[in-house]
Amino acid sequence: MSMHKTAIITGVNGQDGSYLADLLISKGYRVVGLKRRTSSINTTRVDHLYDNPNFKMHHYDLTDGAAVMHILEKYKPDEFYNLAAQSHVAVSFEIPEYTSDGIAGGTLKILEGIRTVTPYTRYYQASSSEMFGDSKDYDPERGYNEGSRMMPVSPYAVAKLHAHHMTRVYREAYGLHATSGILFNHESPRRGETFVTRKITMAAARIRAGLQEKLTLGNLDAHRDWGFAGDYVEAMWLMLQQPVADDYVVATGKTHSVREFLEVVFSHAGLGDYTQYVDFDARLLRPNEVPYLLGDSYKARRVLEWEPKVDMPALARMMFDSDYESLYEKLRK
Ligand code: NAP
Ligand code: G4F
Repeated sequence: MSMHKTAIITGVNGQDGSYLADLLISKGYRVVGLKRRTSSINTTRVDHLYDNPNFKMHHYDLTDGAAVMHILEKYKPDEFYNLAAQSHVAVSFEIPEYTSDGIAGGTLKILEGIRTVTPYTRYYQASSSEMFGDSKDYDPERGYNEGSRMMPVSPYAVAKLHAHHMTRVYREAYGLHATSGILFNHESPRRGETFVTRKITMAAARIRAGLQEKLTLGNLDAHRDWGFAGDYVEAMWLMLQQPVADDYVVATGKTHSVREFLEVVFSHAGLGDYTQYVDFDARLLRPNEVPYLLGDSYKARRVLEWEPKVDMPALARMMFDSDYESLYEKLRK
């Protein structure tokens, strides 16, 4: 019998999936990463694990219930991290049905699979601070916590709330070790290029290198509680090590506007006043917006003994430095 624990990660080639795979491999796990089939290769975030004997990849799609059953039967995982999603909030207004089928329907397929095939498997659901929407049910000093009212304002967030409650229902009704991490925005040099932080750091790097003049953005007044993805995957793992499953908010406890993020990046890049470079485009506004997010992760800090190590300014600098360095490397070749 293998001494290794086995973990399955859906969305392994995404930002969080790749950091989590690195973390679990470093802890001696056997990791089975699931990715959907795409016509172009998009595995750069996990390419460094390709030859690792403890890492395997399989094709899978959130909409494929039979595939989940086969994978559970084959690997009998100790832990299952469901990170796959159409994760872009603005895009969810354009393709609401697909977003919802994957997030809501896909989560239910996995929970049903675990209930019927491997009920001992510990399950992690990637819930989101976006579920709070604009409910304003928070202490202004501390922010949203696990008990705050959720009032989602996007198709993405409604689908995440469905999956969030379904995870709780399977925990309570069937005794599954099923946990939701309500994660606030987390970013990194591996962040998808269409999210606002990465869009800003990549553009600033190109402007600094003289390759681009302007950056086009939407709402600069939105506030987000931004943390570092590398810190947040540790919280995911800690949640599944607890004897009893529960839900946890994971956040830094500090919120900043998109404008403040721009200020840090452009000043660090040595470019000065960001307003010289930023154009507004109304097409980047959303039909509904979440104006303000601040998270209270007191419970995660107390129970999981987790804490974030990187604040927003350090994160912004880390992301710019990484983008500038890889651009410089490319230009040198
Ligand atoms: P990400 O970089 O967008 O990764 C999402 C992953 O899901 C990608 O590997 C993507 O594959 C895959 N995927 C998309 N649709 C799929 C489908 N139909 N079937 C199978 N796989 C599919 O997202 P992330 O930032 O790592 O976030 C991980 C999870 O946490 C997501 O569920 C997200 O909604 C949630 N979340 C994220 C944050 C955050 O701030 N990052 C905060 C709260 C919650 P492709 O590469 O082929 O698109
Ligand atoms: O970077 P964003 O697209 O992230 P958003 O919408 O907060 O969603 C992210 O965090 C959620 C957790 O709260 C996750 F569940 C979700 O999967 C995703 O990872 O946008 C942040 C803010 C928004 O208010 C948006 O309106 O930036 C504003 N923004 C302004 N201009 C822009 C842009 N966002 C994007 N993506 N692109 C822009 O040009």
